[in-house]
Amino acid sequence: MRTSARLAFLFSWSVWFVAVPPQTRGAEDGYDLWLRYRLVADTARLPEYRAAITQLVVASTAATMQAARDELVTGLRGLLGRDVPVARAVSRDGALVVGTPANSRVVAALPLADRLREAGPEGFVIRAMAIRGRRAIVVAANRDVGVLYAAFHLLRLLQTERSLAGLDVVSAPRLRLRLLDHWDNLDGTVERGYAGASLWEWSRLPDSINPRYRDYARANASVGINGVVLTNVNANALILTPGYLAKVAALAGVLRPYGVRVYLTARFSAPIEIGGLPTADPIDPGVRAWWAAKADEIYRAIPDFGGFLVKANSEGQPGPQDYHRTHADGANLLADAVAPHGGIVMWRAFVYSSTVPTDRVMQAGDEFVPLDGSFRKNVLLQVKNGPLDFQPREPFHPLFGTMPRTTLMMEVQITKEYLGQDSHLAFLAPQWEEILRADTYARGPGSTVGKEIRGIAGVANVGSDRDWTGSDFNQANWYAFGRLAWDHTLSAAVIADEWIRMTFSNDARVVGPVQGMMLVSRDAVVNYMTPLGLAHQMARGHHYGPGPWVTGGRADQTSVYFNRADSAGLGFDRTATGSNAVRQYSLPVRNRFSSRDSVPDTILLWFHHVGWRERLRSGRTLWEELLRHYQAGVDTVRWMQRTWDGLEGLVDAERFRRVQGLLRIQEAEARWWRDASVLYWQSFSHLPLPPDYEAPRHPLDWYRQLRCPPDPRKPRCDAVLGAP
Ligand code: GCW
Repeated sequence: MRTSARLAFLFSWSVWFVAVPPQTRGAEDGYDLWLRYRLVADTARLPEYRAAITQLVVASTAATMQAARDELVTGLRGLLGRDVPVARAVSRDGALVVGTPANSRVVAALPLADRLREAGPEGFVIRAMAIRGRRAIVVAANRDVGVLYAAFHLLRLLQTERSLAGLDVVSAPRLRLRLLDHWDNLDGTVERGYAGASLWEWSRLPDSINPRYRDYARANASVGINGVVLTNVNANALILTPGYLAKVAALAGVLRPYGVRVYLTARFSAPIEIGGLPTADPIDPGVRAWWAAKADEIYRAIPDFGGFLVKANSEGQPGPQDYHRTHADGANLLADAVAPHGGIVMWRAFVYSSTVPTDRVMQAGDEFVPLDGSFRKNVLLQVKNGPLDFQPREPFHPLFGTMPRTTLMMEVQITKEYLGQDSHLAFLAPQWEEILRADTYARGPGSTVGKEIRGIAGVANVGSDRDWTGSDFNQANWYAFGRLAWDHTLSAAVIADEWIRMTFSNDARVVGPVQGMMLVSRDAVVNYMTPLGLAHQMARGHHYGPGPWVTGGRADQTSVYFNRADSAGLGFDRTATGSNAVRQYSLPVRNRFSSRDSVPDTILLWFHHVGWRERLRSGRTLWEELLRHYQAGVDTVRWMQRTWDGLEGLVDAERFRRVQGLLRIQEAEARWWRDASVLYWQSFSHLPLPPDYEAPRHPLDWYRQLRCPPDPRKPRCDAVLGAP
């Protein structure tokens, strides 16, 4: 570049910077998620990227290739600050060649066979190579969807300001099924949703297609999510009627180019409710014929329909046991109906009966282990990460180690039903990492949960809110879920680092502190809500604030059932002297959890009833340890507040203030949790609080009468609690 041209160039950019500071470039309302594509801020990287990518060579116009091309065009325009022309052939240095051997002659001619084999059906290859003497970057895959994933990967490299020199990436998903489960009802409400209404506008479909559907698909594809269950597991049979299937087909049409397949929940009693049959008995020939015909009808409307997700004989849902049949009979009925079309059935293991007097956390194990080996090949048993219900911390579900002849998938909750919902900052990747890495010993040492499963489903936290997830930081959980579903060996730290760079900034003064906040946040919640292995101490029904005193109604939905507080101590004895839930784990896990000497403190009270004055490994008594943990939870939130306050001016003012406000709520509510819990335990332990302990502001009865409404737009509980 001649000097004058260079000056003109610099001038034009500096004017742009001065005229449009980051804060004013559109509202920071969170809509763009991590796909922000703002101009690369690093002044060394930007010219490197501009030289490395000067043209985009795409041969195919198939829908998924078009999606990849559109994303690259938009992304590169934003990141490089200029348009990258699309070409049909490599004509200069800096070509970005995008395609599969089938749709691109350039790609087919390259020596990529080994790498493509490694990439498999959904994976991809990204390589810096020379093509006819010109420098190029090749983005290749075996199928179009792999190219799309690669496009997002390449954009992520730019968004996170990585070097493109010597690029040689081969990436393939470790799990075949990577699904979001929406608990969305047909009336537009979302069960356990804290981000507005359902995204699906059933009354407007199929004629009106909200542009958000496409952005939703982009977000999913960007992290490799390849399926969505559109409807709540507490299912409505109407979704299987022709009118609704036409709407589902319209949605499937938007999601398809992004590699996202549609699945539906099947209500087991649908043959009665919408089929007019007298029974839904799984061995009744009429019922079997009805489901087979229904599957045919669905596949006519949606040829790549994924299959069914079923909650049966659980929390009042109908199921095969209504006819004295087993869960396998029920699952196989539906599996046979979709099998001719290549569909699958995800049968949930979340069952517990109101009449069975055994420990609730054992019921799924007792129910399903005897059925091991009796499910059809296209059935996956969908098991929650822990044996209870998405608590801030649970041990891994024993079914992961004890059903060797059944295909398993794991269900986690991205929506934070039990972790502060829309308002508390809790980054969940550390929780999922902990479970995915837990060793089940199912096939000897190293049989981690991640290796034992074939798929993963996350209960979505997405809704109609402008920011999709109800808060800026909740977006990170959607992102992290997808990344771990793709590769469960990724660390929470790496995922947080990526997300921060893509969402907030690559500035080290931002990345480090925010990553620190995210990585401690889930443990902070555990500490102020349910430390040392306590579980299900949330208020009844809405599960928002503390309610360790909750009793009455179904015993196994109450807090006192789970905490077992008495004058002697605290915790649920699940060893041989108690419910013996430990027997459901393989050896040596069983022994590890049974013994007070080896059970991790983090799940101590899950498995043991411990005396208030008994000493833990730390040398402190249970009482002292409890107090420390509750206080640590509050202190961590305060540290998060200070850390965030230090970022003023480094992140845009809008998001800075929003996060600051939510952290204020979290601090008040962490104190609420601590004080309510400690006072309640004290009514059993009768032990004093140390003189230097931050004393609760109110007596126990005051906390007991607080009500935090279930409405997601709840008048904040902190209004009741008062300012700090
Ligand atoms: O977590 C509990 C929720 C219910 C949910 C159920 C389930 C969809 O409180 O709202 O119902 O689990 O997973 O089936």
